Amino acid sequence: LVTPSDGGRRCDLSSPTAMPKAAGFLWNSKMMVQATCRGYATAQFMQPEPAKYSHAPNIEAKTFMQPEQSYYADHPGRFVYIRDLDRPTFFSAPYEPVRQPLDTYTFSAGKSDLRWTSELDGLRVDMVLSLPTDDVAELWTVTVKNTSSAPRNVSVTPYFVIGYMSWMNQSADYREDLGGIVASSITPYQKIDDYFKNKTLQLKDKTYFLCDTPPDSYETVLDYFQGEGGLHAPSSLLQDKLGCNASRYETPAAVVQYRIHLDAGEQNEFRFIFGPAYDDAEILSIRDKYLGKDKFAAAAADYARYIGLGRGVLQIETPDSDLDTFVNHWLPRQVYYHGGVNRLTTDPQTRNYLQDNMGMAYIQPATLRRALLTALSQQEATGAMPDGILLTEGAELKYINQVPHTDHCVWLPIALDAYLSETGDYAILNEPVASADSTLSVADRMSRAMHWLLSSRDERGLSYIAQGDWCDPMNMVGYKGKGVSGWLTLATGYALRLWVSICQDAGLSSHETSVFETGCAHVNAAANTHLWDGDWFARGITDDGVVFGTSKDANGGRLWLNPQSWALLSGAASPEQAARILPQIDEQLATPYGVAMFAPPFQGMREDVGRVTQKFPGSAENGAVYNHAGVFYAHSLYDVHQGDRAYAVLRQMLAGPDDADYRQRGQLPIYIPNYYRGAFHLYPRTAGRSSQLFNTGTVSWAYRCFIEGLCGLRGVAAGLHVSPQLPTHWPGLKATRQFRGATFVVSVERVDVKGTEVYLDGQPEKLPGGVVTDIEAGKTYEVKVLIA
Ligand code: CEZ
Repeated sequence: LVTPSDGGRRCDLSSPTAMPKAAGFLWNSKMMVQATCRGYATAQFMQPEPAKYSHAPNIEAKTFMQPEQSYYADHPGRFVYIRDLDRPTFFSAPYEPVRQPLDTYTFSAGKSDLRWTSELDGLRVDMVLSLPTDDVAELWTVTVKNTSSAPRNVSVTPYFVIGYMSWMNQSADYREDLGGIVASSITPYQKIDDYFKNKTLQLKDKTYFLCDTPPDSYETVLDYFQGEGGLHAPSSLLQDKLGCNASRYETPAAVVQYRIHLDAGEQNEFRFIFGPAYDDAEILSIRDKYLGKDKFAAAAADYARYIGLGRGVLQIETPDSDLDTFVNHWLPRQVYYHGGVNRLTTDPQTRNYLQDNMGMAYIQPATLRRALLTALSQQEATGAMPDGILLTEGAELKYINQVPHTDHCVWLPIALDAYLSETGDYAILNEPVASADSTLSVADRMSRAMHWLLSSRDERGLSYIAQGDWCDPMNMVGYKGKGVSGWLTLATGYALRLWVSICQDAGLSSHETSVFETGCAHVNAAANTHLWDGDWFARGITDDGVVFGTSKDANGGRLWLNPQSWALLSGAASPEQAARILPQIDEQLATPYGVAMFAPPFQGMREDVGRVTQKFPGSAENGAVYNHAGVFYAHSLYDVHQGDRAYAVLRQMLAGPDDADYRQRGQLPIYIPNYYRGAFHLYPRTAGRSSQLFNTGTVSWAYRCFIEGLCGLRGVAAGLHVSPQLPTHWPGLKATRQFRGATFVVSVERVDVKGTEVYLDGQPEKLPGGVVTDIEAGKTYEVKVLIA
């Protein structure tokens, strides 16, 4: 069903029906497009707020990206109808909207293009989608081939969805002068101010569909195209030609038709560009810049170069070749997407911004450095961090960023620690950062943030939650001002622990560091006094003083993963406590698709916990296998040397490799989704289903886990610390790691030794402490590791 091709650089799916929502995604700095195996597509571009050029047929609500979106006949998509003019049947490529069973079919997701091949009765259609590096445009190549032994007369009819553009003004025309269909609209507004604002922004209110080859006929009115047949069998396809109508405040569509004769074995290639524009001049310039065979090839090569910049720092060869493919090719790509374009929002949540950029430590460390400085420049005078980081002039805090969360400072030392491990650039700590109220060094701002975390606790020493912590929808635990978060208390402990160790490594130890050290001990002690429930840590205490996430919560939210993981990280959990916690997680949270974020899921509103309890049981934060929580757990497991459990958790984030697992999850192994459905006991039929959302804080941590945990190749102040943690059933692995400009060729072998032995460049003596020091950029080091 699903197979890697081109050495793992592509992933092929052989059925359009087995995993209907399976999709791939492409992006550049201005846009992204997620396209499914059946031809539906969701595209978004920045102007500077997210906008669309291919819409649903009705007025759409503006929202952030949602999980498990469903598709329907009129959903935005890119399709090509193929009709043999001498036969009664027709089909559409890649599969929708006709849904005609095909003789052969492949959806192939590549790193820098998506390809579909659909063949029926000797007619084959290849569709290829690529993006330019710097413009908002989809570059499409459609090849129609006669694979039969007789000549064929065929109509080829691409239908690209434009949809409902605006209730104020929408229309479309075929433009001879521009060589394609151009739909025009006015972004609806009501306030006069918005008129002037939109005018300055030069909103791209036009959608164009440019044709390399002029069509024989066209249609721009959706209703005339589909007629009474509907999109499954558009009436106009049966006519000699399309109606050639202009749309006059009618839902626009981009439909063009070619009537071609193909001898046996002959093929015809068409190229199209689909995208948004401000005016005719911009459309013309896009046409000049990209439309044509050679120009497409040049754009594709440049885009492949751009994507290639995200190749990361690790290549592995393990007994699990599917995992290798993912770690070597796809995971760094997803990390690069997150850190490179910040999920295409202008006000990323502060926690997302810091974690997404954390992954850039392994891709483009300078980007992470800049992000740290940008985030700190928006720090408040109290030391608090805002709920979102504003990235463009005029950006505003939207959606969830208008709800007060108390965890944002926690992510600062975490991202900084990853940056310092990878680069050793301790100079950043002295970098001055100006904010609205003052100019302070990075180190001073970090300390301010840590003080803020310490001061935002109650008399017991537990951290206030306000209207949310890492868990966005946990909004009613503390909205009256008293409730506390168990997780945030422990996360505060971990943040302090990290910051203290950074200060020590940087030689910044002072009276202040000892305050943080003591603070960390207090935080951990408070968690133990008020939240330890006997076998695990509770999730929090409500405004009314009710401890939740304990053995008493049999009907919902009994055991939560996050407090346990972070208790391991903060040091709050002793080895004895860890030995009690881990089996409980195995027993209560494990599913075949990963570890649930908590169990059991809530089945009704708890007004002292909040809207998380209203989400559908097993979806999203209500007890899904929420991979972000899962990866914190994996990270904490490597921290306490639980390599087997950590590997199991990470492996389950990846769909496959058996067909049953692919079908159940419904997703290709080319990205980690934000969740797989939980509620394994309650709703086994839907458990494991992918959210299909590739935006997730999981990936930077996952990459970090593979590099620093599994392969144990972690940067420290002095150099590279080598200490792999292989699952016990693996006899070894090979890895190539780029680090501080040098290349490390590493082989790990399980033999009869005590502990871990590291040998450098064939030298007979063990490397002291397993740390490679005095690393020279440009050099290649051979590292041999023996493990027990
Ligand atoms: O959003 C994510 C956030 O982007 O949920 C995580 C949180 O840590 C991330 O910062 C856990 O809550 O209901 C909601 O508001 C949800 O919280 C979502 O917005 C959630 C989505 O699943 C989007 O990825």
